[in-house]
Amino acid sequence: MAYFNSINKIAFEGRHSKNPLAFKYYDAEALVLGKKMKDHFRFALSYWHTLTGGGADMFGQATFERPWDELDGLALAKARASAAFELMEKLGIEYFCFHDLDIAPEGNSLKEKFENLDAIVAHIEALMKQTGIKLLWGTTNAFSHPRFVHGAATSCNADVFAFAAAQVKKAMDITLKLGGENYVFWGGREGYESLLNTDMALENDNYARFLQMAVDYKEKIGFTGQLLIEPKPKEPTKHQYDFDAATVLGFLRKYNLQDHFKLNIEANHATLAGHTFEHELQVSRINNALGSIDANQGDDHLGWDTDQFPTNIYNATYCMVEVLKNGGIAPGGLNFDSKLRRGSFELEDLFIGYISGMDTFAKGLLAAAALVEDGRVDTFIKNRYASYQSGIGKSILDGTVGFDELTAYAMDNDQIVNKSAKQEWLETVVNDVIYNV
Ligand code: XUL
Ligand code: CO
Repeated sequence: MAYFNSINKIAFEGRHSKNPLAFKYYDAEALVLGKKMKDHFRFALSYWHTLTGGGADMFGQATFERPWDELDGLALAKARASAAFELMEKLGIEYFCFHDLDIAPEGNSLKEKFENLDAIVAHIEALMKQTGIKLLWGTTNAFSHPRFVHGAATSCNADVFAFAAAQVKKAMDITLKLGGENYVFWGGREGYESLLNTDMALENDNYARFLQMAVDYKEKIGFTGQLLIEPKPKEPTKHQYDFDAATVLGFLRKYNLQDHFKLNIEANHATLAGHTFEHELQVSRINNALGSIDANQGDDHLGWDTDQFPTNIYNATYCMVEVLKNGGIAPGGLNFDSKLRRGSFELEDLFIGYISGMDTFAKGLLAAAALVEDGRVDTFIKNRYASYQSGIGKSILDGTVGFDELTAYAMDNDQIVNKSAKQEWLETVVNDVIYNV
């Protein structure tokens, strides 16, 4: 069954094209720094926003025109899978990501849930074979159903912990079966509302116990993909335990899990944490923990996770600088954890949303490559720290001096001369590069 009959495969038409259903910057096979554009990104479609989201908000029902929504049960799940693969093929997106709940109906028992999953996974596997499209990551929805009202791994109710474990086990099995390259943990309701009813120490320990079980299970089944944690500071709970990259790294180190997890950094989550996207990416990168990326953007005037398709070229540029400096993002990728606005309800808006995101990142990649090649920013940063390349700075780095030696040095060198940080000039360099690619 085809759903997007009036739309052909999206072509690259170049920057002067006015065709809304064409790429202006994203040229999949074009080489940038010796590597195909598509391989820099490893773009992925998010199943939840794209196939199951209907545009409902707390004031109004779903608005999206989705012909497959006339069906229900497994027939609906299969139709959504067909629509997903048609969309990916036409957009030239080679990966997808899903939660267990996105692909199959919940059923009335855990057993039924698993049976539904098995039925639909066989269908998805066939579509993957047919199209060559791959699974970037799988994950579990352990936050929507009312049983997760108090969390999953951090619930006060041990039965919920067990249920969530069963769900993750199944989702990891499916991810392995479908050749998934990563498995993501986003702490859906792993957090709290009030300390008046919360044992934070036990919840933290239990979360770590849960993650250790996932590590053990991964080894048991021979899943060689990457495990990822996706930080987010708030929403749905007021205090999410995985607040930001630095918090998650500290948590992993406390529980000796740091060798088993990398991070999946989402742009809008960085915004909610009061950070820039590039801050979160760089914290991850310099700690050897940049695993994958959820691409989207928030709204400067709203304090929640609006998950918009990314259109901000500066953010995409800084993101791609981090990816380049990371030596690429594989085995992770760039998953569009992005959804259409409620008013963009026509079927073709799905294409337009993805095209805008892919073009934004293509432009960002070109600018990032030009910025690195231009060298003015990197050279400036290097020179800014030149005092550590010789003399007393080198001794500090070599670890050959302590407070006594430094005090003796400072006594003779107490007339400090600093240099300007030149932020405004550096910002014009970035503008210069972006305007010229
Ligand atoms: C929620 C979010 C999730 C994760 C996967 O804000 O980003 O969709 O990416 O569970
Ligand atoms: Co996300």
